[in-house]
Amino acid sequence: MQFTFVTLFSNLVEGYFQDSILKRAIDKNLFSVHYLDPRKFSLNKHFKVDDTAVGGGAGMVMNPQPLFDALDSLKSKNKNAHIIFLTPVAKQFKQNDAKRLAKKEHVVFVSGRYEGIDERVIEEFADEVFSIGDYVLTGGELASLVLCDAISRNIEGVLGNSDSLSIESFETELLEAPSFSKPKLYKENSVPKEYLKGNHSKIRTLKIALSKCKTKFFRPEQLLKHKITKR
Ligand code: 6GU
Repeated sequence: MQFTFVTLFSNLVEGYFQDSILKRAIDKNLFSVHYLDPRKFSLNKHFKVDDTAVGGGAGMVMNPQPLFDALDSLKSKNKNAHIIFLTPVAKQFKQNDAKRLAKKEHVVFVSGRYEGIDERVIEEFADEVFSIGDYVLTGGELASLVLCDAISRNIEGVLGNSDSLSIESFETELLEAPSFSKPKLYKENSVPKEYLKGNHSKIRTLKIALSKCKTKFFRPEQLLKHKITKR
């Protein structure tokens, strides 16, 4: 599996893969990460990549030319590249998308900066467009990292313990039950007594009840969805 970040600011992205689980996965060749800077394709003598918006409006918009040439070059070398644009004007990325995209051969994330990307680039190249939530970021880089992290932990072998995937929040519509570490008693607060007794069937029943409580409190709409789909 291959990921390519098309960004003017690869520095913002690189650090995330330099430690912890994703670094280990790259070292094990479970996936690789590449960068493509549209500025390198700019035909402007100063390598300019943005301009004021045609028709008015605040801020600078990324020009079509550098991105067209960057993405044409990428597609000519990678026939199976699946190109995703990150923009707040899109549907929200979900766990289902993460699982589906983990099966692709090559996923490309195109991040805009400034006020956005010339719409003609999106029309020409986007296989999919995603937002990560209802707020505005200064650029798509963080959003592309969010997608890449969520996708890559669904690639076989990336997480040590494969069953840690199946009981997680959003895999069942319910939020995951609270977790506790040692010690069993900390600052006079004990972990739930049932967790201590080691009866796994009772622990499971309690965890499901706690999951439902948490979901009802934090995400009541998810609990309704769970009640409908569990039949
Ligand atoms: Cl993908 N990009 C930007 N700039 N802002 C966002 C976003 C993406 N998703 C939510 N807000």
